[in-house]
Amino acid sequence: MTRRTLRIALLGQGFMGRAHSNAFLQVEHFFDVPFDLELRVLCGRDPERLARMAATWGWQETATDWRRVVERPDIDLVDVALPNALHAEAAIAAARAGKIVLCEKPLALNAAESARMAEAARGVPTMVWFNYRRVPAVAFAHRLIEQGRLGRIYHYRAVYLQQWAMREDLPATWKLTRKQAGSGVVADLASHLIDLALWLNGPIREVAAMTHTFAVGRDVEDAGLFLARFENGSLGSFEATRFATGCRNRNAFEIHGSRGMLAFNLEDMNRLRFLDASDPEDVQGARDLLVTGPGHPYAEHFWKPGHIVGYEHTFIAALADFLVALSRGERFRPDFEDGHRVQVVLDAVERSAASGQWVRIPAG
Ligand code: SOE
Repeated sequence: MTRRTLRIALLGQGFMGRAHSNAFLQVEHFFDVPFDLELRVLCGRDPERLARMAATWGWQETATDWRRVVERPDIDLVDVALPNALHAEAAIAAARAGKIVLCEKPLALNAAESARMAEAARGVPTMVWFNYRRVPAVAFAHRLIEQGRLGRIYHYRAVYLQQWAMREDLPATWKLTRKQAGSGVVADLASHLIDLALWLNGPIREVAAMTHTFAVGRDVEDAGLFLARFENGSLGSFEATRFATGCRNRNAFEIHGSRGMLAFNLEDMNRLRFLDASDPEDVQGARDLLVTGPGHPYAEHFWKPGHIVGYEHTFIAALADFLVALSRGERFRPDFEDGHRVQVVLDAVERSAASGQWVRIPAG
């Protein structure tokens, strides 16, 4: 049977551009991918760096005008890894040109924008790169929850802690500029926490938030904390900060239910701690599971049991799941609708922080 070729245009030459390039290159090494992928065009603003990056990651061509690229008839899939402020315009243009559209998180600057994006992309397959859903240990946590191993959920606690913005003299790159990023740590890191929470624990009903900027004169918030009530009756607490001395990329959650407890920390990403409350009390304690197989999510695709995976595998697995869903004509999650639901919660967090009031989340 002849396989369809997907000709890819990647918009973006930063950190995520590299992570996505690696996924496009590696996915067929680990998964039985139903398409041939052609890395056709890499698009960005800096021609010199672009040429080097294209040579490193195997892109056939480079371009500096994304508007032309998304219209090109020899492109099937457009991947948007530009600063947040450009997501909507680029993704909507690509969707209107009939392309398959992938987009970095957060999907947009705000929920009004993400609603327009989801609407424009209704007729085309989409994906948002919330890659942490595809950490094998996180996918396994999802499986255990679905199996009822935690019972009724009481508490959902999540933190995303970084420290890179503590230097006050940092240049105002796009992530530190409200107009370009939408918000600071809330858009960048709380978006990951919310996506995981919605996936693992269901819809959020209301939030009460506070945000704070430690760096004098900085345009975006450095820290954002909020409480949440979930539709399932559980209580959530969330903390995202770029001022967490000692933490470079700690994305962690703990979930307590009537039948058990789960704890995950990206800094030790191959492990999931699981306590089964039905164990006899005298031997009850969290099991430190090494989620690398046998029988764990993605285990048969990566290395042998006990041989750990890394950050890059989360992008590879997300892309693989997307391509399989695409070949079967099935809906992939998280798609633009899911990205929009995250954005609705982000908006509520911002409104609550500004007003000092609880804010209800409109039902999706
Ligand atoms: C920010 O430092 C960042 O690169 C985020 O933008 C990513 O989404 C996160 O996964 C790692 O940290």
